[in-house]
Amino acid sequence: MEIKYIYLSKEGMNQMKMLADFDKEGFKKEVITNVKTLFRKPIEEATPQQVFQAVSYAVKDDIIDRWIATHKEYEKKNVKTVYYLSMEFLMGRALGNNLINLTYYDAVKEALDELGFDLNFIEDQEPDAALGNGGLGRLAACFLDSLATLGYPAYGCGIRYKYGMFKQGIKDGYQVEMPDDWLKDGNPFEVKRSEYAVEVKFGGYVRVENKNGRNYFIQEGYQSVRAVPYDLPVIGYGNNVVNTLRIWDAEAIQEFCLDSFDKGEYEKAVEQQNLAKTIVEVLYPNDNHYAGKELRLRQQYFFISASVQRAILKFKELNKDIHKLPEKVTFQMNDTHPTVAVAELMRILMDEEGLEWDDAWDITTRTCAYTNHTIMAEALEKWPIELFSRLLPRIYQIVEEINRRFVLKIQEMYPGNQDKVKNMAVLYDGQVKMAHLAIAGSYSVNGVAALHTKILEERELKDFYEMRPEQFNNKTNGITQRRFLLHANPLLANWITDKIGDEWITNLSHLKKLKVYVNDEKCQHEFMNIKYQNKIRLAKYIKEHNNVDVDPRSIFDVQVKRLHEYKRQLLNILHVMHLYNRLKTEPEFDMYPRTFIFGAKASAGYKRAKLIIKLINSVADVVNNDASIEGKIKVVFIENYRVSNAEIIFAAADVSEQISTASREASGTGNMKFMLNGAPTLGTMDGANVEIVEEVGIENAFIFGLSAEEVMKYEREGGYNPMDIYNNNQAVRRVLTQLIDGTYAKDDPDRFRDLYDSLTKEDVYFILKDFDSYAEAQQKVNEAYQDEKGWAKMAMLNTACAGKFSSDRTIEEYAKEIWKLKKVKVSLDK
Ligand code: Z57
Repeated sequence: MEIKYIYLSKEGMNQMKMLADFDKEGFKKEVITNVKTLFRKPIEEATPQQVFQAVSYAVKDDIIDRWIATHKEYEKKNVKTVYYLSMEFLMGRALGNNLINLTYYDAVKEALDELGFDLNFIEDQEPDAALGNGGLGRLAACFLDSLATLGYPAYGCGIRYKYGMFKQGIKDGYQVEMPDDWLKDGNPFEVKRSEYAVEVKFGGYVRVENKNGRNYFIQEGYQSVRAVPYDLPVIGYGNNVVNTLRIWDAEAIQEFCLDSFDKGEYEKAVEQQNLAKTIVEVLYPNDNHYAGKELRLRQQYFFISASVQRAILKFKELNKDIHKLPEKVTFQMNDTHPTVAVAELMRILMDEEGLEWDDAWDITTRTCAYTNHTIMAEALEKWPIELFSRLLPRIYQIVEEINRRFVLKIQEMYPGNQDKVKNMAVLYDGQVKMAHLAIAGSYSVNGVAALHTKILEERELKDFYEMRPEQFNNKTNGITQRRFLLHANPLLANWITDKIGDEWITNLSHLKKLKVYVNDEKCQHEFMNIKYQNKIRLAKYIKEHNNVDVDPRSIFDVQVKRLHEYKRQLLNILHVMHLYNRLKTEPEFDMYPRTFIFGAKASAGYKRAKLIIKLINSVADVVNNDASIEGKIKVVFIENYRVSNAEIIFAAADVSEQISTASREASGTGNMKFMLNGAPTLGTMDGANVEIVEEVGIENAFIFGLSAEEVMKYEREGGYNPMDIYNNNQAVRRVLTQLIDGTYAKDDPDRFRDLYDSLTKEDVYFILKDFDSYAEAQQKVNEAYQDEKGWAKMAMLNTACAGKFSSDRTIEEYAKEIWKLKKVKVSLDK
């Protein structure tokens, strides 16, 4: 394997055009002053963390002017605003992204160079804002970036968790979780807005009072907390727009009163302090899984009540008639987690604004909209009525009435059909079904990829779809190219700009102009050399963080995503075991060197997922240390996969593993990040993979496995028999046997027995069923990669055809078809 030459871009640096209004000397002075006033130090003595803080405050200064100007413009125009309600915003780091979107990245890099600092190193001092689990939370973050870039008025509304997604360590091959104390050094970009605090009430009981022939519902004997918002700026790309991510903190209502000798008062004060503290303490680390914990429901109502109250107060500052609310506000509910918003809005409209039910319901159902992100049964939120009504007595009353009227409607449409009631009611079997509440209370229900929406309409939500088809629509997910190309892969970003100009930064469909270069050998070399540089960067990261040597000339085959059985990391590692067997036992067998890279957090309580992590690391131990296979296979588990290292990983990938059981991955968004960075998809026809193949052509992907139709057919017929495969497939039987014979667990041969059992008894994720087809697709990857020109062309076509998967496209569709928003222009008069 030859070492390829290094492509260095001299021209085409992005972001040159805005440098004119950046005052470099002023900026340097401000950084020095900030170090002085924040840390009473000369800059020479500052720690890298302190320099990070000082730089961020200097940047914040520029941001605030635009932030104020943006909101002045919004108020002047009295614009319609979307409130994106989400339990999760997986923002990652802010500094680099803020500089990119201000178009100051290169200028600040230069300024810091002159001060003797490396911007990359300073960026590395910032902890990730990991207020999310995975796809759903990162989607929310990409949406905020696109909303600001397109100039749409928007708030993200969420929770300021004290501890975000746990930090993952690997000890002896096992995952260990460590708290993510992301706020310990302070967050330079946030602004506390105490003046906007509101009260949120829990528990107690509802007293009905009749005054002048009208019933008033008064909650009494409740506990309450003060919700205090912290605002984070969300910067649009090069357009002076700064939107807001508003995350809520909880404080005790009454200050702790030390000189109170009244025992009852004292205990009540302590209780309130504790209640406040626990609500926002930590993000639940479950992805695609519902745990049903009371504290989780508290979190949901806490941030929803605060966000909806604040939105109504803001609306009333500029508008007199509450009936106009749907013209000025949309609440977009990110999955069922914020669905209590439907009832909270009803409560405010009736109990506080004095509207009658019908009026309030009409407004609510023209203001709320719902996005479904999964069909996984274990993710569906169903709260026990006992818990729900105890914690939220007034909200529960409202839900009961919503249900009563909804059931009447169902019976009216389908007289005598009890099945319909059973399948669609909001309250059933002693549970509050949050998805049904969301659908009943929304004017729009959308899925997140074409296939997913089809499955919702035809199966999962069929009854709802038949009742009101016009309510349903698809919005295929997207990702922001500003973070996942411009920031994550500067070499490729500059190369693209050299070739086709920089319009792709705000209009990704321009990438298709790259198609004319895919057969050009010089361009192919340049493209693959950039990939090679990025592989060296990742190899360095892996050496530093995992102390594993990987060869950047090998194929980087990457599966990074949450660990979940349906995502089938187990299929991937079983196949690695199979390749290893072949290398050991078939003298004729050869393969191009391959590095299998994994990154995944398992939910802390998900035993089987954690065992799969242990298996991956155990296979790595054996395979990486077997000199007889001459380094043909390396297995690397990257510890603590998160947004910041994802940026390095995507840029370096050759192969994108998207191997979920067909029908289970609603969309996937990692798949799009790989594609954008020139890695072909090795995947099933699931989620947005279907649309990726549609864009790039099936000859530029490696597709395998059962289709969604086939999987669902087997499921209707009660599954398939994995023993048929066990009995007839020697390769499969061999790797299965190795799960229980100590090959990968010398000290405890039974360690992986649970995985063996899961595969041989039911195999609900069709891993054995898809094994051969997967191995065949992998073989094709092996061959295709050795055709250098063919591979370069395929990689380039993946980048060139990724235009559709910008979250800018997704947000334009939401804005036009669901939210009906208008764009706003912001100018800075200095
Ligand atoms: C989550 O990350 C997703 C769905 C959920 O219901 C929950 Br809870 C968490 C993911 C889907 O699994 C992905 O397929 C999808 O791309 C992503 O949400 C964004 O829509």
